[in-house]
Amino acid sequence: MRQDDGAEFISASLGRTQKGRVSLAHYYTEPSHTFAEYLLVPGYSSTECFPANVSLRTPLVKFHRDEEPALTMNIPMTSAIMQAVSNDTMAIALAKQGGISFIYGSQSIEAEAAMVSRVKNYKSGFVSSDSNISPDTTLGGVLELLAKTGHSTMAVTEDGSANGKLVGIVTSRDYRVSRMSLDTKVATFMTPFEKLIWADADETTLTQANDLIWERKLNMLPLIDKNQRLRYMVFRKDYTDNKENELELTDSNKSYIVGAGINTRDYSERVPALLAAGVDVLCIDSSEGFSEWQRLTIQHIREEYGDTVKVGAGNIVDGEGFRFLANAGADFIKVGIGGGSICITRETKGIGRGQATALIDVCAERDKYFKETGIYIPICSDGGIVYDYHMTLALAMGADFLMLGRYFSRFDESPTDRVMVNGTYYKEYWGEGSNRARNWQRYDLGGSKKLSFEEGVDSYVPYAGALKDNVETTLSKIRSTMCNCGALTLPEFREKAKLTLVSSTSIVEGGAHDVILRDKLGRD
Ligand code: RVP
Repeated sequence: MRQDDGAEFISASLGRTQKGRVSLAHYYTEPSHTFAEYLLVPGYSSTECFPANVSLRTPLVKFHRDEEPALTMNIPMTSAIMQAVSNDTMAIALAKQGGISFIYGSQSIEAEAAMVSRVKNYKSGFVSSDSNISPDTTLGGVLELLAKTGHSTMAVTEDGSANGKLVGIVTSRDYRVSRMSLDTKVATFMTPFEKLIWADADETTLTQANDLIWERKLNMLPLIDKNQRLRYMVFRKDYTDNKENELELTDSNKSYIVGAGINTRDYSERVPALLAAGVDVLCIDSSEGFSEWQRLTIQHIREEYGDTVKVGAGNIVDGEGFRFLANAGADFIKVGIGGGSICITRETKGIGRGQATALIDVCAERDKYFKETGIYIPICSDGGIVYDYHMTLALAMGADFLMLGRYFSRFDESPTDRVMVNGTYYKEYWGEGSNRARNWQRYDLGGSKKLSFEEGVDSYVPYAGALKDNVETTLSKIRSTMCNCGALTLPEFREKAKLTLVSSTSIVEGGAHDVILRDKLGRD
């Protein structure tokens, strides 16, 4: 919070206020810290404290102390409102694990609403084809697509589109790269439609599809409509996945919960389109949220829809910013300026605050507000998570949930291309403030409709495989640390957590040190 000592100063050489006193800038007395500068000190754990007993359930939107929140998540993770992170594929994968994606808003209203609609209409286990080829595609083209998506089963449609007339299937068993020319056309080596086992898209349930897969020993079953157009594919490998997602986050119609980003400019058109597509929660996406534009956006939503439409706001980095957005009516508030991995706002504009300090400050204000009003406003810590343990620290510091960009961008489900450099796979990841994204609305202060300078970079991140595997590992680390602190729920964790700042020398002590790692000596 603000420290007022030293804020007033008398000096003839500085500009005077009306009262003859000179006002100087406000100085926070504490330096601002990042997550990497903190550690948790374990507390007593009882025999009940084991990971399987831990619940990571958390509120997404504000609620009164006597009521239940209208929306909760089963895990405290959301994916960032970014072109390189949150599309419909990501949203479905994350909701299956119990979290929520916010579909990026830096695209046309129609395109964003279409993504939301695909999530809401998705039937678990029925996959829309994302690797599409036509009979004229060459073997070279097949290999290129395989490298890009990692998916070896490709539907061959007449026009090469996801929902075109199905004419065959190609899998890695249909070709031998060493014996065939890369110019060979798919038509000559695909398994043609006449030899495929398929099912009717309108009349087949997931159970029936899975039964057929098992009976006929298939790896994939295509589902087509009356005109032989491809609608979905059901994969054998998804069978276990479809049965195992205990934490998946669905609405009363069994559709996955999904969020979407909006901006402070075109909300009067964008919001109704997203609502018509079935969106569950909105978030104003802005690099700096302590602004009249955010208040006006929330005011418009309240006037049009009352409290039924849930909208988060941000980003802010201190208690004052929190109060402003709380009073404006935000359903949740996002914390973080300049800490994102692709973000250069601090270098470019000199604004921001260390993510840990910002979060601690805002969470203290959230708790104060709760005591005063009985209204609890969830806090989202957005950006700057590097290691899994940073998530645990953020939750201990009071975040109700996290927003992650880089983390999710590394997975199969992110919308970007996977590329190979020197034998290693990477995924593309770029900031919303980069020239590539051109998301001027996120940075707009009411001026010209363009990005005047970049606040983000265009980059690569190491490819990390499937979202499910990574999220499961991350969550098991969080649950384990919570047990070390004697906590089985997130509110209990916050209450019991003991945090310590670490010196730079003790950070060195925290990694492997004073040993020579085996691989450095070239031994296994
Ligand atoms: P990270 O998870 O560290 O990659 O950070 C992601 C966050 O960074 C986003 O949720 C957003 O708040 C912020 N961001 C997105 N684009 C940019 C930029 O171009 N500066 N910053």
